[in-house]
Amino acid sequence: MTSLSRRGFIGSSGLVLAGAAAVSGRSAFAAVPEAPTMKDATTQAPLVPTTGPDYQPVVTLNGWSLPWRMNGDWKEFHLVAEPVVRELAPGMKAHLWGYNGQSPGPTIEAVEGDKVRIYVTNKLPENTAVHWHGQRLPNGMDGVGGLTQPHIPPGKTFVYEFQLRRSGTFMYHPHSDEMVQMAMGMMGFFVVHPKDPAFRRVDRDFVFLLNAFDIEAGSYVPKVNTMTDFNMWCWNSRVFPGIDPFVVGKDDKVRIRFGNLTMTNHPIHMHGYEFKVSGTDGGWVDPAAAWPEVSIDCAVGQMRAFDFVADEPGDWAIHCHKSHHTMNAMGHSVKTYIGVNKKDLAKRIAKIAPGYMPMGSNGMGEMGSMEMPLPDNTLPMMTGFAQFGAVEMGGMFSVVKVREGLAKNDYKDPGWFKHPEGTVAFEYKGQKLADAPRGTSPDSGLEATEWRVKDPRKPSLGPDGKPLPAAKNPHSNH
Ligand SMILES: [Cu+2]
Repeated sequence: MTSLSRRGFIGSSGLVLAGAAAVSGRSAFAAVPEAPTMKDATTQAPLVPTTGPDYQPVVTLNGWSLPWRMNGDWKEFHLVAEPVVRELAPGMKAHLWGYNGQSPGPTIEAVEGDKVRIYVTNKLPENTAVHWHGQRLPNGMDGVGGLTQPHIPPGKTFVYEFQLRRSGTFMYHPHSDEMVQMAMGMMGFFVVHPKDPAFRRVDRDFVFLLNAFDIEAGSYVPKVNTMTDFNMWCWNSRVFPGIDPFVVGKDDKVRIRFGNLTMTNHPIHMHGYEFKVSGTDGGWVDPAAAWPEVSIDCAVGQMRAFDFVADEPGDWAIHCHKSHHTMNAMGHSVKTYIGVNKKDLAKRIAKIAPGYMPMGSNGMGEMGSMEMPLPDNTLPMMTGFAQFGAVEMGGMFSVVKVREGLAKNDYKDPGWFKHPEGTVAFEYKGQKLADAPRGTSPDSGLEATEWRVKDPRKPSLGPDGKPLPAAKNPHSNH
């Protein structure tokens, strides 16, 4: 694990800490466990357990898992709510709020039956509280500020203690000034592994949260009052091409888990495979009750896990199927010019807007490979390159890279897929085909006056200037 820095009192590495011998005694209880922090936005190696029951640790996309310490039979974690700087993709940074150096915060991993003690220190300028979404716990540990506990004031540390009663896919997020704190990026994943190491075990297990920001070009702080019109559609506060690939060995059993903390639903679609929902934040889906899908719609506040066997090698796209969610910020205000004769139009517009550049008369794909001048700190609507050219995507898009012969814990980007000879779509080089028929533009010879809308409430005037008799109302006979 790289870039793991310490601010607590124990000087050893987080990975060693995760398996550290139990700390016991009243004085140890009085000391708050250290809070490791992460600066790097790349996907970190999974945190393999060295004590307790065995499990397959998850890989947090562009993130990491939080080391813990044992204190008697309690597993102790320390979250610090604080301002963070997060790179959304190369070329754009956002000033967010998060936990332990990042948005989203680190993934918490533990085992069914574990007793967890989670310290939460508030280094924000306002109150916070942490809700453990989906967990069975005493009501007073549910983290709803004002309802189940006092809010955590700035500078204070609160302690949550509960036993993990069921395994599965959960998350944590604030329940104080919730709209602002989630719009600022505060959230994290919480995975509870089954006590039985063999129960529905997979070889690779990926987790990420869907989140969204509205950040104007040239600014760094999200607009927290935005209701629906977000411009940065993220997985773990990253957008394509900043989202790391899901690296998978051929024939691995794979699980992908995600939760939605945006303000709209997202149909997550993966190419090349069919799969089944194996779990939600409500629990495991009985295999007999699961049906096949190639897209899973995830509503606001829900979580989904799906499983598949990676038996088809390749670079398989995975993305939200709302096409505006696979776009970044800059360019949504460009008008639709498909089918418009730009030559003539450009001349006319240049008269009133010198320097005008017409775009998109053949669609907008050309924008994906264009070097456009951009304002500071934003990202083009569509971008990213792969082995065959511009990918013309942004936002919630990544690639599942299935490769033969990967070592068990090898998550390094293997580069682009080497397609077997004769398996790539190719150009037809035979007889030339006729052009597609085109409609005629309204500007082809008609006078502008002919396009004026006629007000149906006013009587038409006859040649003598007098109103013509009103047309018979077809409904008046009824
Ligand atoms: Cu979406």
